[in-house]
Amino acid sequence: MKIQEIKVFVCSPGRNFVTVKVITDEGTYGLGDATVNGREMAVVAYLEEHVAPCLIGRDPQEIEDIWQYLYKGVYWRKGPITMAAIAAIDMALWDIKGKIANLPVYQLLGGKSRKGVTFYAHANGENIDDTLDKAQEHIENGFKAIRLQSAIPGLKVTYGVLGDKKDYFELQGSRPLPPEEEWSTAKYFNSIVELFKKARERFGYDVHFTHDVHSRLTPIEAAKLGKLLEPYNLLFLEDAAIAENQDSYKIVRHHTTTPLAIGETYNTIWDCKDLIQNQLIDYIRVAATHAGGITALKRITDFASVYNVKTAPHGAPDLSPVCFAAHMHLNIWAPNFGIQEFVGFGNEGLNRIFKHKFTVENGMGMMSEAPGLGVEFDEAAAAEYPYKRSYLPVSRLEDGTLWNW
Ligand code: CS2
Ligand code: MG
Repeated sequence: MKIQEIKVFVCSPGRNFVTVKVITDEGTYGLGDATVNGREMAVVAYLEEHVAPCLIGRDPQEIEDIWQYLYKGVYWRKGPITMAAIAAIDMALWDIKGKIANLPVYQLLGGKSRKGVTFYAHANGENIDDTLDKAQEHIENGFKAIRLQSAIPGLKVTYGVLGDKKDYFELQGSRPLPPEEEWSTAKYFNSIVELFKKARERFGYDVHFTHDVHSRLTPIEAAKLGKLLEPYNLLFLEDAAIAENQDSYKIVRHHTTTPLAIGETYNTIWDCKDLIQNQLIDYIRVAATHAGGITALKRITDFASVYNVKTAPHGAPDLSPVCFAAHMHLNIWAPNFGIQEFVGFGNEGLNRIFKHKFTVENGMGMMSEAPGLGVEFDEAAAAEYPYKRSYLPVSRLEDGTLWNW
């Protein structure tokens, strides 16, 4: 069996998605997600110009060697663009292997470790009561875990809360250029503890809550937040501080027992090696698309299990259903799976383009027995939603200083 053709598609049903299709000479094909939000065309160029030509004629069954070839074989290792390209090829090859074996990918990984995949849903509100009303809806729909985010009083735009805008395209207007958001750590501290206090008063302690700080705090501020939130028993605090300097998480860890989660922007095992090995975190949030695919995530998952770190893969709407499928197969297998972020199965356009067979039952994702990843991609429908340039916002302090996003 040989790889005959590699096609790269960019479509935009509300968000841009880069999808890779690896086609074999025997007619089987596999799908991969290579979406890097705001950098889509850079991955397309890397895939088309530098990756695809090297793989034509190769045996698609040699997943490991192809992974090593694309990672070790190049002089410029790592980085989000390279790793997303590797990830998409890797997912497509696992998809092909599953289809050849007529088995879902999770069976190739070692089979099921659980009956379903526990999700956490998002409750993003304009104020605390609005956030809690949204949380209530999720609880009524059977979710056992919810991420709570609320607009910060006194700030014009808060991360994760779109206000009257329906999506990020609308937030950017017709220019499009990066929208700007304001940040004030002092204002954030004035309202954040109240959110969890009221949440526990209203819902008790049976439901799990998480919160995403989106890297806005310094390590010592993150430590303080973790400490203040201890009485409210969070499942985890996400991206409490940036950990480019992985050592800095020692400061957070040594001051609080609130569990810590990080990793959605990480691209390799090296980005989280020290955090995991020094047991500075509790959940690793790497995404298959951004950290080298199923092959790489399996390796990170096994490494994490040695140090009691669980997986909680990134599940934002800018990861395509193909990446979500890759996560589902890893999640149902991983002995140290923690929880999967879940924002719903998208809008009508997305569902026309990507067809999957997952169902949600009581806040859990249930797998189908479809071979491979179990996702179909409708090329004609994708062509109806062409690429639109788009940026994530930037964050500034109230005096204009550029801040972490
Ligand atoms: C967020 C993301 O889901 C999350 O945890 O941090 O929404 C993130 O902002 C986007 O994926 C950025 O591309
Ligand atoms: Mg996040």
